[in-house]
Amino acid sequence: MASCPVTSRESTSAVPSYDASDEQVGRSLDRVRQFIDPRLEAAFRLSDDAPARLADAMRYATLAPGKRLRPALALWAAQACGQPGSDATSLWNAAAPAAIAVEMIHAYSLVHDDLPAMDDDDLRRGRPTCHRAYDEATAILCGDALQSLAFEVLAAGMPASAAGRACLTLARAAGAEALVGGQVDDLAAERGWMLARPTAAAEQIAWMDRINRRKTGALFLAALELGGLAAGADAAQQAALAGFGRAFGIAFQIADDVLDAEGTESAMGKRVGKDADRGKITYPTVAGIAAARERARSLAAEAVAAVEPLGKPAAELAALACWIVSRDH
Ligand code: GRG
Repeated sequence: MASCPVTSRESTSAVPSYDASDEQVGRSLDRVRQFIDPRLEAAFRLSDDAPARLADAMRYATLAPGKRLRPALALWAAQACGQPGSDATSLWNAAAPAAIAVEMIHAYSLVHDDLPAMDDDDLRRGRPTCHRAYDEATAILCGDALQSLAFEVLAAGMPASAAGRACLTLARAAGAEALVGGQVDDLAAERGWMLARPTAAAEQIAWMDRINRRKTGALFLAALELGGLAAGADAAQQAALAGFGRAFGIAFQIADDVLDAEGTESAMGKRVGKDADRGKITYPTVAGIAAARERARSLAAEAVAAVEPLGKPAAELAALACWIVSRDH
């Protein structure tokens, strides 16, 4: 069994053994997809008042073959925080509305990010981007409707006692202080909106970390917190998930930037090499590929350590943290 490649230290982990190989993590993510995709489909059964073109675009963008990392985090967080006697199936069912809602927010952000006014991309998840397959107006409205539907699914699907907190968590993660704010700051550097672009390497790294924590990390963190909430996690369990999520988010983005620099379009299912073309500040462009890989691995090890107190039910989370920094797609 391949163990986590991020650390060479002798494991004293309470997450006894986990396999972070492509095959094993691939199988685990397949199980998530098989569970969540039919539920996502069902969430798109809208009445005739939702125009067919809009509903089609929403399905097209969301059900496209993505990795479903955010649903996986929600379901695996719930699984890692189950109360004694609770079985995995009921924990996944409890966390399903959270898993669906975060994937809808993610899909909306990708649709809007691909628009000509933002990244101007033609390829996403191996297919034409939403505005290429439909048109720009439909893609904008598709993103808007996905965002509303995410909150509807969460409010209707979580138990009444947890729905308010769940919507607050997701709203904060998707809003001006997180996803959207991170996106604005990311654009600021290349669009000349900044009063002073950071120049020293340490300042540039702090600037990137702050963007990545909001643009990428906040939604991962929300997925984990919502999964924990669905399972009735206590404060210590939520703290373990948050520690995992903070490190995971930055590790994921650095690994994604390395793949942008080194990956291939066919493996990634999207355009690569964009960051260098635009003179963008990323960890690899500031610190170099080797240092970027090293930082990603050390953050993944930090994520694994954070969920050690949750024991064996957190094995999938630990394996995913290791896998995201060694993947090629
Ligand atoms: C437009 C509000 C708004 C935000 C956009 C998500 C985002 C912010 C931009 C997309 C481009 C990008 C580099 C985002 C960072 C997060 C990221 C790498 C998203 C891709 O996530 P994966 O790899 O995608 O989980 P799949 O397709 O597998 O779900």
